[in-house]
Amino acid sequence: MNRNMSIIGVPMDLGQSRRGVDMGPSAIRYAGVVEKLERLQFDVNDLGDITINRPDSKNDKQEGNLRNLPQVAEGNQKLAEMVDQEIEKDRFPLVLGGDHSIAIGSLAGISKHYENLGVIWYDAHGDLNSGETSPSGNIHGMPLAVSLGIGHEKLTNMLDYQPKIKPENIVIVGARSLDPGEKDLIKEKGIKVYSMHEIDRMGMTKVMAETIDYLKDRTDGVHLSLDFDGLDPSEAPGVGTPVLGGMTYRESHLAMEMLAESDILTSAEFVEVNPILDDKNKTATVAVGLMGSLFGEKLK
Ligand code: HAR
Ligand code: MN
Ligand code: MN
Ligand code: MN
Repeated sequence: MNRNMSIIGVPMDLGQSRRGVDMGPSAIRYAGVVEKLERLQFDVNDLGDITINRPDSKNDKQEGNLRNLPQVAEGNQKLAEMVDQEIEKDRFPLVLGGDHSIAIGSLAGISKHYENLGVIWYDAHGDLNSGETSPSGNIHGMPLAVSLGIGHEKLTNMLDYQPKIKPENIVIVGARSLDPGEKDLIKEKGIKVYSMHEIDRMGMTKVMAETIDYLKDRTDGVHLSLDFDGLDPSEAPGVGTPVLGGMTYRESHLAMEMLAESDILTSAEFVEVNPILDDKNKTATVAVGLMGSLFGEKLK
């Protein structure tokens, strides 16, 4: 793995409706991410947080079913450019959210550099909605569809190319809350999904072994997009859209350790940590624990 790492904080909360997730990057830093990575012998450059401009409530008219579209697009554009620059400098981008809409910018900046970028979407949700199918109008439920080229042009065409990823290069892990339009898209595009059902039946070991095997052969880089609501809310309570019956802390550690062993990862993002909804920074602490495993920490 690339030992030169750049951390980019994205205090974005405009892709959903609850304040507090904009403080996610601070909470994860407070939990010791930089210290952890330095102990693991990474050269860490923490670039701080991107500035996210908030909507002007007087002129705030909503475009289609896309809440805060101009601001979400603007923030993601900045992120995309920054991520692109860091990869250009041969550094591993580690993006800290913020809500999951920031995957739009991450993937725009990353995928420029790959012919076949693989994506592991570790999440309770599919994030495969568009303005037409979304029940909420929240853009954090749309980034995977956007990256496939489905959705508003302002989002899909970021950095002037699309699509960012191919459906066959995606693996969703942990899904347990999919909207009807998302289920249709999964079928139509043949997207690989390990839902909680498969995790229960096969166990995380087999799920991750198959995921890694599948992506290793067909991709030239792999991005991990980890949404903390993928974990069970009992262990990661600080999220805006918790869904019961999620992956445990131990299962998630195992998944991260197997990814570390496989050495296929070329970028990562950790999103949806909301310290206001959390229990004594538990979720950010879980985040730093999982990053330890992902970046090579060993128990013995
Ligand atoms: N699918 C629902 C929607 O589109 C809920 C999305 C929930 N949020 C996330 N994304 N955190 O993973 O509104
Ligand atoms: Mn470039
Ligand atoms: Mn998500
Ligand atoms: Mn989610």
